Amino acid sequence: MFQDDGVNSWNTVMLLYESAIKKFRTKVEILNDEFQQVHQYNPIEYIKTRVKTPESIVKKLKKNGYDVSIPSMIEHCNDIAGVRIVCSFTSDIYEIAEMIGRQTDVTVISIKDYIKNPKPSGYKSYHMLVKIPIYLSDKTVDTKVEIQIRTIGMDFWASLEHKIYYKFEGNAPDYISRDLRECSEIVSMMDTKMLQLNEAIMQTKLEEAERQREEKRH
Ligand code: 0O2
Repeated sequence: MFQDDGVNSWNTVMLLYESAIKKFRTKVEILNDEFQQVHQYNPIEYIKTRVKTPESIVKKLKKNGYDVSIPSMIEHCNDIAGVRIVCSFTSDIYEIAEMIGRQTDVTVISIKDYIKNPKPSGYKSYHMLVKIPIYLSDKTVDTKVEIQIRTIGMDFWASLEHKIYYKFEGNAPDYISRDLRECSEIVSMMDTKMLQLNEAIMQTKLEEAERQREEKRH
C-alpha cells in the first residue's frame, strides 16, 4: 500500500504522529493545571487522542483524488494525529484555543470555527490545525496535529450523529437529519444555560469571599 524507499518510511512517519500526540497531550494537561490554579476549576473534562488508521487514510486520500503514497498523505491528510479536547463550557473552548495558539513552539496553520458557523448537519466544534516540532535523534520534524475543541454537549451530539450517519451510510432520511439539527439546537441552548449558571455560581462565590474579608476587617 504505502511504499516509499526514502527517509519517510511508514514506521518513522507513524512515530512522528504518535510523538506529536504525546507532546500535545502533555501541553494541554499543563494548561489545564494552570487554568485550575487561576480560575479554580478544571475547564477540560477529558482529552481523546487517536492516530488515523491506514484504511481511513487511504479512503480519505482516494475520496479527495490524491494519490496513495507517504508524501501525499503527509501533505494532504491533515488529521492523521487527532486530539479532541472536551470542555465544560463554551467560553473554555476559546480560552483553551488562545492558550494553545500562544505556545511558542505551536504554529497555527488554520482554524475552522464550526461553533460560530455550524455545519449544515448541525455539527459544532472548534477545529485547529497546528504543527509542532518533534525532536528525533538526528533531525527535527514539524508534524501536523488536528485539534477539535468542544463542550461535553457538542461531543455527545457528534458521537451519536456519527453513529447514525454510518448506520445510514450518509443517506439518513430527511426527518432524521432534521431531528438531529434540532437536537444540536437543544444542546446549544443547554450549553448557554450551563454557562450562565456557572457565571452566577462564580459571582456568588466572589461575593461571599468579599463578604468574609469585610467581616474580618471589622
Ligand atoms: P473521523 O472518523 O472523525 O476521523 P480535512 O479533515 O481538513 O482534510 P474536512 O473533512 O473538511 O477536511 O475537515 P472538517 O470538516 O473540518 O473536519 C473533519 C472532522 O470533523 C471529521 O473527521 C469529524 O471528526 C468532524 N466532523 C466534521 N463534520 C462533522 C459532522 O457533520 N458530524 C460529525 N459527527 N463529525 C463531523 P472525519 O475525517 O470525518 O472522521
